[in-house]
Amino acid sequence: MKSIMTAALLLLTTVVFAQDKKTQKLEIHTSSVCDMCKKTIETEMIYEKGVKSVALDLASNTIFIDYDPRKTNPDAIRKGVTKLGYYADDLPGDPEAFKKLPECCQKEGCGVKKDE
Ligand SMILES: [Cu+2]
Repeated sequence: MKSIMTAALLLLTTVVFAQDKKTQKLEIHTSSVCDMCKKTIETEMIYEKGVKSVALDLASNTIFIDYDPRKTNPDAIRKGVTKLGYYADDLPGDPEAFKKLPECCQKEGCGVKKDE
C-alpha cells in the first residue's frame, strides 16, 4: 500500500514538473494607470510569441503573464511591453509607441512619460 502511495505521489510530482516546463509565470511591474492601459496591454500582449495569458492588476501596476519558456523568455516579454509604450520593470517604454496610446493614457501619464 505504501509503495502505491509513493508511486502515485511520484507520478503526481512528475506531472506537476512537466506542466511547469510548458508554462512559466512572470510578473512585470509597469506604469499603467487606467482601464485603457489594461485593455491595451492585455489585448496586445496576448499576441506576443509564447505568451499564454495576460492579466494586469491596476492596483499594484503588475502584469501577470503565463508563458511558454520554449518559445520566449522574460526579456523578450518585457521588450514587448515597452513596445506598447509602457514601462516593464526598469525598462522605459518606447516613446513612439507612447504617442500612439489612447489620449487618456498620454494625459494621465500611464505610459513612458510618467517618470520624466
Ligand atoms: Cu492609461
